[in-house]
Amino acid sequence: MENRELIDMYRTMLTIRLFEERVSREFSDGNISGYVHTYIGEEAVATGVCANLNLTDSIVSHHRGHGHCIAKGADINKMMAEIYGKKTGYCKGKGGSMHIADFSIGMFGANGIVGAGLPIAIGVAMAAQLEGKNRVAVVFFGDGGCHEGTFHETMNLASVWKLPLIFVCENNLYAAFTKSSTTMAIDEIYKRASAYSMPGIAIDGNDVITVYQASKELIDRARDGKGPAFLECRTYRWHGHFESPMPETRPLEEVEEWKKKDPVKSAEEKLLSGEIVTEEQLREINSQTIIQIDEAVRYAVDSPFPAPEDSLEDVYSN
Ligand SMILES: Cc1ncc(C[n+]2csc(CCOP(=O)(O)OP(=O)(O)O)c2C)c(N)n1
Ligand SMILES: [Mg+2]
Repeated sequence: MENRELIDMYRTMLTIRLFEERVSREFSDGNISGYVHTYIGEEAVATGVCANLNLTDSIVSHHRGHGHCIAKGADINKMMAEIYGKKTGYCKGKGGSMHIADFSIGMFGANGIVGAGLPIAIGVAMAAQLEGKNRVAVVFFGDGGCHEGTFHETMNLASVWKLPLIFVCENNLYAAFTKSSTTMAIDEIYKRASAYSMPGIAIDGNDVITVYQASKELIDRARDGKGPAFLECRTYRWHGHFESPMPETRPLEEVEEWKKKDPVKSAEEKLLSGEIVTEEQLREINSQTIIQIDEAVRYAVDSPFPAPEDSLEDVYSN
């Protein structure tokens, strides 16, 4: 991997981290309403995977989708405006955090329904296959999403049709407030891939280089027409299931242990120890990122809310 790629991945992870820390603060200050699920702690997954994708490749996300949007190149001003419910947001302020999409960059949407991104990804991957231009699709979902019927149906169909689709399971050990090991009949999720005759591996989802390399292999394989694959990334979210004043329900020692495996910090350490960047350059990247996020908040705050009559637009029925 080139030094430039590692620096770019660090910048992406830092943008996700600082964007979401800011969203979290604005939420607790009462400036954002609705539901917000943060990805803090899991940044290496979206970043390492999307670093292997071209603009014409596609991704499908889930309810914890800010990281995927940023890693695929979404405009953070329009993201922040959407989270604020403003007219200049990605969905004109009518979707909020869980519905951010940008088809122009191949981002086929966050999704509030657990497991609902998977069938969308089948369609996206099928379109890529039919087009025959070696495009691939990636679908992100959680450990909880792996227990939905859509997961099994999609794994099966992708394998039967040899679709260029990579299944990326973000195993953060919990589905909402439930420890995943209490709802699974197997001990390791990636083993489910063998039931659908596709390769499946589990990796450290907090190490961006590991994620980059493992996903590269599977993405290259799919691009070559060799079909789907399953990547289980073991990771952890630092915040509660969603932003709220509720107390933490997971063991505090567990949360603290995972915070020591901070993906952003460890990328930073690699950049410094490999003499890829200096402390000064790191500070520069940090301050540039903070400025961009300040601008995104200002853009959101200064934008108007949709008018009541706007609720009659972009509505479909038959
Ligand atoms: C079909 C459906 N069932 C339940 C919910 C409520 N719900 C929202 S997120 C979530 C947990 C999902 O867990 P996981 O897939 O592991 O993702 P994580 O939140 O851990 O990132 C649940 C149960 C929902 N949105 N959709
Ligand atoms: Mg989970």
